[in-house]
Amino acid sequence: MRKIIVATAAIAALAIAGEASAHARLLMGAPKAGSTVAAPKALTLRYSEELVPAASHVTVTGPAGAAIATGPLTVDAKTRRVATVPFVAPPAAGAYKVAWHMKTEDGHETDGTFAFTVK
Ligand SMILES: [Cu+2]
Repeated sequence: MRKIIVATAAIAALAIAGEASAHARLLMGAPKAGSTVAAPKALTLRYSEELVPAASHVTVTGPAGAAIATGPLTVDAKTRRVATVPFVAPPAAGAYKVAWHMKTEDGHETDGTFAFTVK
């Protein structure tokens, strides 16, 4: 009986280790996906894993499919999971699409998109 418990615990530990090296998931964005907001100064994106800023990027497409100028992506020094991308100029009213590509410390790369509206 004891051997079975030890084996079960080992399998559970392996399962948890697998979870820990999962790809980066976007946990929270500001602006939030699908939201309508006043012109933001920056995008702030919180991920499930530590990011490698040099190999990560975000592109923003604005009204009529125009590419929107953004400053360099930075990652906060404390958690290394929050990426900030400033807008070069305040975004005009309209629909925006954010496409992100993040590399995490475990070497994995993930992509995602979301949209928001500036009122
Ligand atoms: Cu991963």
